[in-house]
Amino acid sequence: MSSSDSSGHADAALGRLEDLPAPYRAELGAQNLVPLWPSLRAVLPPVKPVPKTMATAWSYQALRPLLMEAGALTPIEKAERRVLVLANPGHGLERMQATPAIYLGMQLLLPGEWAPSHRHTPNAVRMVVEGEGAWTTVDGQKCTMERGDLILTPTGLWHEHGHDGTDPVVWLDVLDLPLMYYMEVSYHVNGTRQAVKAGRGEQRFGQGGVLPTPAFEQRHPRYPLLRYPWKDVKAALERLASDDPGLQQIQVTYVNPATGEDAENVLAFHALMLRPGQILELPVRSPAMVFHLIEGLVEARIAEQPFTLAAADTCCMPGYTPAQLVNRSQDQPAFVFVADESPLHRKLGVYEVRP
Ligand code: GTQ
Repeated sequence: MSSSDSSGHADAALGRLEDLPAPYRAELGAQNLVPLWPSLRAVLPPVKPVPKTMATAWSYQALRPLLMEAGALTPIEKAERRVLVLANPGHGLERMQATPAIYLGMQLLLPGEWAPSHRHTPNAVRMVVEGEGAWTTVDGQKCTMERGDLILTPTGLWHEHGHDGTDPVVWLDVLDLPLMYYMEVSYHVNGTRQAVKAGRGEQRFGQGGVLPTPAFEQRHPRYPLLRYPWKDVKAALERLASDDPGLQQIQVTYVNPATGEDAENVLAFHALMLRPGQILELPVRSPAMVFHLIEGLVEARIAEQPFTLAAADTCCMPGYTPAQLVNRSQDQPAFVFVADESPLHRKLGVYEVRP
């Protein structure tokens, strides 16, 4: 929050800082006091927030060579996590945030490398972008990483990444790091290589409609499912599409299968299918959003500004913004991974859908 913000929203009817005598201002400052009225309109703008978040897109084709160069320039031991951060210029690149609560990073792991075990307060997910043979062990569960898979590393759970394959593996990290950092609760703890635990097999929660009885009886097991294979999620979208040929919002939400609640506490994750040629009008909602293209060719029109997304491209948009997603192919469906801040907005009581 900047109390010196005098953006064009200040109301002419309210007094300005310059209207106050300099000695008075100096005396206020000396006592750590600030007059509200010169900044009132900046911190409480009329009718809708004034976002710093700018609609921004990152081309995978353009960033990939730089990520591979990082692989040559910086060994994993010198990086721990070899990541190029997708930073929103509206916030200032050094803040390393895509939206108020969302951090995005493209992480590279080369064959034979190991990104050591740690745990931290921010929640993370990985969306696998490229390559085979890598794995992430989360809380003793070894998760294979294949293109389009979503893997959770929720707050506090140990995680480490390894790679037994032959080609580079890249994934998109989505964290609520900006929020945790702002709240002054962001920290990590280093660990040692995890043993893979029994009873943490990824197939335990793989069948919709049935749960292992102990998990059901526990009512609120936390993070029972850590890996959501893309082949299953894609099949679920295709079933929705064929079940109702008139359905517009062909979308699924990644949930905790035992509670039906959001998969993680702060950010929500969804997968969306666009039929060939489909134009999907998105509701105007308070949470900021991220779109990452898993398959196809899509134009994201964000407040009328067009961004073309090919496979593995990513873009973000501020909340309270009208947007459309257009499948640019006339004969192939498109598949989009979506992250948004809706669980956080609901918890704060500020979640809104605007007409
Ligand atoms: O892989 O654990 O992009 O701790 C940023 C912080 C990835 C990770 C990031 C992390 C990780």
